[in-house]
Amino acid sequence: MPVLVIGTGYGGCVAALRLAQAGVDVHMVEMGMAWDTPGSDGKIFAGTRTPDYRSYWLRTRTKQPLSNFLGFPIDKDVPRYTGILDAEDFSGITVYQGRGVGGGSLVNGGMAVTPKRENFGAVLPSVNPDEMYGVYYPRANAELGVSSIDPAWFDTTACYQYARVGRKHAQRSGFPFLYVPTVYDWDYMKREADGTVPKSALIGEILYGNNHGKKSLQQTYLPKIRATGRVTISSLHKVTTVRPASGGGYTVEIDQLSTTGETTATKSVTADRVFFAAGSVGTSKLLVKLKATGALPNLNGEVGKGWGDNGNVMCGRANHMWDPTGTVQSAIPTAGIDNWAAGGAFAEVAPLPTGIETYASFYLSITRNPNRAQFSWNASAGRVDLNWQASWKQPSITMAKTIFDKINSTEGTIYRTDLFGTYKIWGDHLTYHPLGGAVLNKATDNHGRLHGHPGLYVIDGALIPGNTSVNPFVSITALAERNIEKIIATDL
Ligand code: FAE
Repeated sequence: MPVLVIGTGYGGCVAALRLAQAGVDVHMVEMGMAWDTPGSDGKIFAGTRTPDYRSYWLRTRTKQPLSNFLGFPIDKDVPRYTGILDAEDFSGITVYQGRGVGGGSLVNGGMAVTPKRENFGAVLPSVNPDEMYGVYYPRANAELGVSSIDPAWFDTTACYQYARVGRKHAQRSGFPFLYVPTVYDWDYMKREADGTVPKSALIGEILYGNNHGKKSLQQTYLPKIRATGRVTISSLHKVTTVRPASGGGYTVEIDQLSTTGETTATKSVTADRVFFAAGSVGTSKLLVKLKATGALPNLNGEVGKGWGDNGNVMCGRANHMWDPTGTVQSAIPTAGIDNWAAGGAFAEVAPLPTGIETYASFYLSITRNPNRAQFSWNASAGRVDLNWQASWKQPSITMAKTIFDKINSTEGTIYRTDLFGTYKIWGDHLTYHPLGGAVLNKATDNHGRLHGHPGLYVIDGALIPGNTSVNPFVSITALAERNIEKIIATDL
């Protein structure tokens, strides 16, 4: 087979589509499910407020990012199943990732943000910004179906009352407030609000999949991939090993999984070229293991390094009774507070779609956290560890406080302490935005070719050194578009 792609997220879909369009046959291997068949309730995806067997990757209890409400733990038991959201625990951090054909696009918030050009040098220092802002960011935005909310509708709809409260508080403290583009179909959301279509964002769907409205990769790249007729996709198949084949190319070992996570078959295929698109964590774990165990001995010492959390940190604020945030909150955030230049923080005004009035404002901040962790092979345990430490979130908290301490003092309000535990202000135990581990121009050349083993490529978030200054998937897509164009032109 000419090309095998490991993973079906943004990087994997870009690689498969462009290779297939160039006439190359591709096999995509995805450990998660296809997410194309409704469950007994008639829906493909479970609701955010009603997690069930579909919601978590091989867990027997939910691990909700907001673990508590009004101080009470809200996690519950679920059957062990190859569900859509993986809450992967490392020593100092839980890394949330999407599992299934479409990768993170299945579970993410759909915020589709291009970094400000003045910040790009810190995001990808070895990449020419002219080509990114001239060609590849526009290409990625077009393919992903990115668009912005109609400001007049934002100003009047009940479902963004929470974001208007966020705007008022940001502006009264002198912070720039921006609309954030998304991949949600805004016309669909308007019809949800009118009550003429089945609701998705307006009943809080997001974390475990959107049954309507959101343009995930299932609605964008994947139909185009299928239309080429050159791509096969194997779901519930997990790559475990890649090593040079005797006759050239690479032998790839794959476990076929049951929906309870057992290996039901082990397969071995040979491919001329292999693209690692298993996500920052998935790609890093594979490469670190394969280097340490001797399967890919020539990978360089940069493999596993440069991992960051995009500075994610969450918090909530308690508003006054005259500032209700609304009982109906669109699950798709579409506004942010920009204090990046002055304070190192960009805060999304996020929903708390509980269905009841909470008088709370909730935020996910992306901060310029400088800490970078490394993956390493733990031979005795037979697994890859990450040396992130819980205390490394402190710079993120300090940066987020440049926004929220000021807003609290202007408004005379306080932080919520009941969302992440009992008397805990900061959601500093997790990230939604893993980045790095096989950094561009370090573990690979400047287009993602892995050093030491010709024909192996990295084409996902592992290439980006830990921070994008905004939500990452547009940058991951644009970089993949740039790299695959070069690879097709010169390597194939
Ligand atoms: P990813 O999309 O993670 O795809 C990797 C795929 O590889 C997955 O489907 C894996 O199941 C699969 N895989 C892994 N290991 C193997 C293996 N050994 N064999 C076979 N398959 C494997 O990678 N980003 C934004 O820009 N805006 C947002 O609003 C946003 N919200 C988010 C909310 C949540 C809850 C989460 C979890 C993430 C969010 N993100 C958001 C992050 C975004 O989804 C993420 O950066 C991208 O999905 C990463 O894209 P990759 O192509 O690197």
